Amino acid sequence: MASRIEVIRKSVLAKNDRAADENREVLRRRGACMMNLLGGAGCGKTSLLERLLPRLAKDLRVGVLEGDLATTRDAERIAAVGAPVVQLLTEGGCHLTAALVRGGLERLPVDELDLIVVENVGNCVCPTNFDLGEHARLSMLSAAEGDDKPAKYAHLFQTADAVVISKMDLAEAARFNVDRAAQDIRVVNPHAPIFRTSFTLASSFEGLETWLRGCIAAARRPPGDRGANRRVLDPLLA
Ligand SMILES: Nc1nc2c(ncn2[C@@H]2O[C@H](COP(=O)(O)OP(=O)(O)O)[C@@H](O)[C@H]2O)c(=O)[nH]1
Ligand SMILES: [Mg+2]
Repeated sequence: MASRIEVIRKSVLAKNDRAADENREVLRRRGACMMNLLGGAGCGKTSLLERLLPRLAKDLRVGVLEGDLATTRDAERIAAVGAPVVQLLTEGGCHLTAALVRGGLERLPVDELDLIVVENVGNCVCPTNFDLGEHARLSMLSAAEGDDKPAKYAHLFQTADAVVISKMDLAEAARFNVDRAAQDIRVVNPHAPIFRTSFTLASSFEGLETWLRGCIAAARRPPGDRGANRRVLDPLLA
């Protein structure tokens, strides 16, 4: 019985991987970069985009796919900052799939975009297993969630190209030890840059913006040369 379940799980993931490869090909042909934004419910994903998108919009065209179980509230927040956005509703599903993202890509003006950000369903576990065809994966944790979470939800951080620790303005009140969290992230992911942000401090988004711009540039380079942006200086450990 157990092996039959394993076979079904593998076949679901294999089907998703094929759809992710198709998404990669769509993005490659159009020269667009896609970033998968993951983190628990309420860690600050949409708030981060509300701060980052206006900065990027100075010279880049960015579209957003908003993943949620229900409601179009996040899509409305993103539309309010002027970015083209499509809401993807999973109707109870705890993660986005590559096929669902493909449907969203077809409704965005991908030919005109430099970057597509996919805000995944708020969940620290399920979305980590599903490749969407993205160029980069950004995993988030907020100071309010507790510094023990990188060890508990290791796969979220292990599979990240970069990590954001948000709500740093709440760190003291929440007794969040950022060094402890960073050390546990380093155990599973020695190289991903770790950015600390707070929506009360505009300059806290600068490092993340630079990293994201590097991802967009890397996505335009030929395949074998795309790892370069992973070697940006780690603002926590430099
Ligand atoms: N204090 C503080 N609150 C934040 C910050 N970022 C987001 N929030 C709040 O956290 C809550 C959830 O934010 P949201 O962006 O909707 O999270 P999402 O569910 O991950 O998209 C909202 O009440 C935000 O106002 C931050 O940097 N500092
Ligand atoms: Mg959100």
